[in-house]
Amino acid sequence: MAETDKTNQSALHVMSGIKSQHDGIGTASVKKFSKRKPLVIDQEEYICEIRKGSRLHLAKAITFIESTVTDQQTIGQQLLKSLLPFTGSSIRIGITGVPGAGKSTFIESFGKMLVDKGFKVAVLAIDPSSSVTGGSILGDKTRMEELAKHPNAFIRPSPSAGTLGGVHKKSRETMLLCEAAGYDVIFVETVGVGQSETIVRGMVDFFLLLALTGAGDELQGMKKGIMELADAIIVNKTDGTNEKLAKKTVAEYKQILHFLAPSTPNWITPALAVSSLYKTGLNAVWETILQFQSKMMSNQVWQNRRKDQTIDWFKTMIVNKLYDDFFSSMEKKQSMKQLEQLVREEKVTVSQAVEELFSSNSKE
Ligand SMILES: Nc1nc2c(ncn2[C@@H]2O[C@H](COP(=O)(O)OP(=O)(O)OP(=O)(O)O)[C@@H](O)[C@H]2O)c(=O)[nH]1
Ligand SMILES: [Mg+2]
Repeated sequence: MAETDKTNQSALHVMSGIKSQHDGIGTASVKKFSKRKPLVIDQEEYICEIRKGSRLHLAKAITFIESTVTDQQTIGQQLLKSLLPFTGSSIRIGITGVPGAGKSTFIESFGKMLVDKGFKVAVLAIDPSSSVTGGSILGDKTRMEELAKHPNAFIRPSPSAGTLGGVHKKSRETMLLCEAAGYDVIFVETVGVGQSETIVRGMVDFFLLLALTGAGDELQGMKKGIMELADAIIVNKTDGTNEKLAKKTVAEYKQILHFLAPSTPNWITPALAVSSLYKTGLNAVWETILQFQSKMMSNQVWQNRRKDQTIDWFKTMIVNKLYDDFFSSMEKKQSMKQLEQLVREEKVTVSQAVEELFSSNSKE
């Protein structure tokens, strides 16, 4: 209750900032040249509320981080900077698997088990439906209904626009905000397209591959590369008529894993059977993650991996910025379109066009 009251106050606070962009009064000439008022929020209040666990403030801070509007982005970055000292203490878990493997159901059951143990759980997922429906978040929210209702859980589906191979560009920063808000376990669910597995592996401590039975074919078809990214392979839907086959699949995975390079040094990637629907085998998965954490913290692999991940992220951000800056400056010019036409007509080669583009860009 108290949270809702506070949240209402703060919602008004933000809204008045945004509203001020449109409330210019005075003569038309003044209006014409007056600058849009920058968005202002009470940062101290945000930081304090996020640290206290206000999910609404956290959600708004994430919206700032994900925004493509410059002053909102700036606010997001300022909040993140102030909250950075409070980050780093969660377990970051990535989850991948083919569509329908049961990732959302697994997170719902596993997350529910963790909140019942007293942990705070955050879930970051890309909502593939949103680009079609213009922002629907219902798909995964309804599948994580029980977890979503729990006061110690926070579920954030991000629109698939702004994604990098199926992972939101800002997922990493969102994860840090969740940590500052006191979440102990953070799940990042991938939609399993393109580069998403590698990107998520690059931002989490523990990477889970959710697999299905029907092993023979699936094992044949499954890319060795994805198995080599996993810290555990979980065979889901080990229930009902599928149970026997699922257990056989686990045994097959164990055999195959012997021949693969482990994702994390000094760790033998296990294969485990669970039923997300009937909530069996989940404790064993949690025990595995805790064992992994304790081992990797004592040999420094955990700490070093996080540092390496931050540097990789830094490099990725540089590339993204160069890319965005280049194309946004190019869009303002005709040269790119003209060159495109010349390439289409085969009047210049692609390499020549690129050279031309860069030389004209650097002259300005
Ligand atoms: N029998 C059984 N069915 C399950 C289990 N886990 C998930 N399912 C069912 O499998 C279907 C797909 O589950 P989801 O959790 O939506 O799978 P997902 O991997 O998140 O799917 P996408 O988000 O579309 O990639 C649903 O109908 C679930 O009810 C399980 O342990 N046992
Ligand atoms: Mg899902």
